[in-house]
Amino acid sequence: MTSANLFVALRNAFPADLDACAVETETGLLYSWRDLDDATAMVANLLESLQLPAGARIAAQVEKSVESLILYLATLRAGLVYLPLNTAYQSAEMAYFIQDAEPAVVVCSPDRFGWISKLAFTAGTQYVLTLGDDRTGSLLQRAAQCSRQHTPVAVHADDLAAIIYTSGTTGRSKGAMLTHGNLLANAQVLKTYWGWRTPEQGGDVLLHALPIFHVHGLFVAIHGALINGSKMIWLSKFDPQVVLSKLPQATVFMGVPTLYVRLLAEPGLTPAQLCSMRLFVSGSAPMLLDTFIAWQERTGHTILERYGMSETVMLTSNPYHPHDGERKGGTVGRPLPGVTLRVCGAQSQDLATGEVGDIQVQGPSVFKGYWRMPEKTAEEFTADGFFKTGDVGRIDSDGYVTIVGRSKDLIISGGYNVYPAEVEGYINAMPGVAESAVVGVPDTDFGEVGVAIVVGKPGATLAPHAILLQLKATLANFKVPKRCFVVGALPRNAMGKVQKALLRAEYGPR
Ligand code: MLC
Ligand code: AMP
Repeated sequence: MTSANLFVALRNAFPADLDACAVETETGLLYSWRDLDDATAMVANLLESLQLPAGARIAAQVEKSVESLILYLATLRAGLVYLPLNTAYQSAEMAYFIQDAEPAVVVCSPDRFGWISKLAFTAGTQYVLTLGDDRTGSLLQRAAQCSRQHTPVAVHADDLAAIIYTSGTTGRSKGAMLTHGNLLANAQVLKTYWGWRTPEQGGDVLLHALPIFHVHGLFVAIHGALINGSKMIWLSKFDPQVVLSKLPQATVFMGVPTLYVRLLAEPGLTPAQLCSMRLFVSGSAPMLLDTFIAWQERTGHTILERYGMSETVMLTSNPYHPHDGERKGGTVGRPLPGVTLRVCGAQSQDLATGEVGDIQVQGPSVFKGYWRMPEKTAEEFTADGFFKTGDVGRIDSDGYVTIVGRSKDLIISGGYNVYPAEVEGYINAMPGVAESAVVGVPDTDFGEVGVAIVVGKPGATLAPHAILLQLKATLANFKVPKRCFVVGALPRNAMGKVQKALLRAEYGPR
């Protein structure tokens, strides 16, 4: 039974030479595979010493560091459930997640301990520990007293490994429950499909520049490297110049489209700089064909675009191996082995090749459901067990999927999801506001950004910059609309529904 623990699969892939470098940071710190093994054992022993019940959640709102990676792996190792939280989340957002998930342990940055511990203890959390990005904090202090010997906890494939919160169309975030089996199945498929080279085959080096609060950086990137015994060059944040300086030592890079747009703006991006690279992966948001072509022309590399979600991990991918087909820009490739993807019409009927409809999926990485939301879970699955992604697309005659839009009211900005309903809720609660609409409009850097259109109550005087300032004080910064307009009325159709398409046309870039 132990083998169902994702950590065991990752640990089994460590190279024979445990003293080889597993992770190198931008500041030159080196962690061997033995360091990862020992440190995850110590943190897992600490977590076990707390005698938490099975299925206890370990919530972490910490800066990216190798120690935060260790915390994630140790949570898996201890058979507990990891709950990563974006460091951009502010107190109202954190209060919601903590009340909803009821974590037994919250790990936060030392500078947030005051307000987070208050929230957490009020919500019934038993332990609040700290972890700084410079190896400080009570988590490591306490783990230092623990043994380096630890047997990974036996779990079933169906046991939870992580909960990833995704915002909801009604404004209430939903926790997607992912199991050890979901994550392991996806990691194994991608290892083969993307041609990862084991150390015996010459090895790969992943340049890791994404945040590790979400599926792309946490699962796709980290699992990809670890299940292959590949070294990671670990950047605390994305900085195009640092990425360029490290690319000559790397073979694989993963990014959201904004990262590629920003790298293309660097004069130092040349084919010579990428001489050791074999694979550039893009996903989490649509990549413009212009970016895909510009990258090809400038670097000689064809970006591999793939598609996934928090609820499903990776679903489709353009081919890596030429014998599997070409990488078609503007498409997200074909369903990965084991994934069944269909495009359905309004009556749930399967549509013919080329027809546009709702994308539904089934496969081993599709999640178990939303945390404590059985009705929502039931709503999002069809009677025959397919998950309704909320994405709209078509499949071409070669089986490649193109995402053409979303049926969910969602903005994807720089790879982060922003649900207009949530932002509108905050604006509507401001004094003097009658109603508001938040829409996504094209943006050269972030792909899409939010714009708020606000209607005041009779007699109220509203200042757009004051609305944005209030939002900044309350919400994660990436959710704050980039522009705000105060208008007399919102356009509505005959049914009384706000016509967001008209707003997008009017307030988008001219
Ligand atoms: C930062 N800002 C954003 C933003 N990121 N605004 C909108 N959208 C974003 N994504 C805000 C900042 O707070 C700042 O506001 C202003 O915009 C400019 O910030 P910046 O300095 O340019 O931002 P930076 O710190 O460089 O971050 C940009 C970024 C980051 C692109 C590097 O957003 C990022 O790492 N994105 C990746 C997200 C990701 O990993 N997604 C995967 C989800 S998983 P101000 O007011 O302070 O000036 C998923 C499933 C799948 O979707 O398929 O993978
Ligand atoms: P999240 O909820 O953060 O996991 O975001 C998942 C959503 O990101 C999907 O439902 C898609 O709308 C979008 N997405 C992910 N990858 C791609 C891609 N390659 N192209 C277009 N949209 C994507």
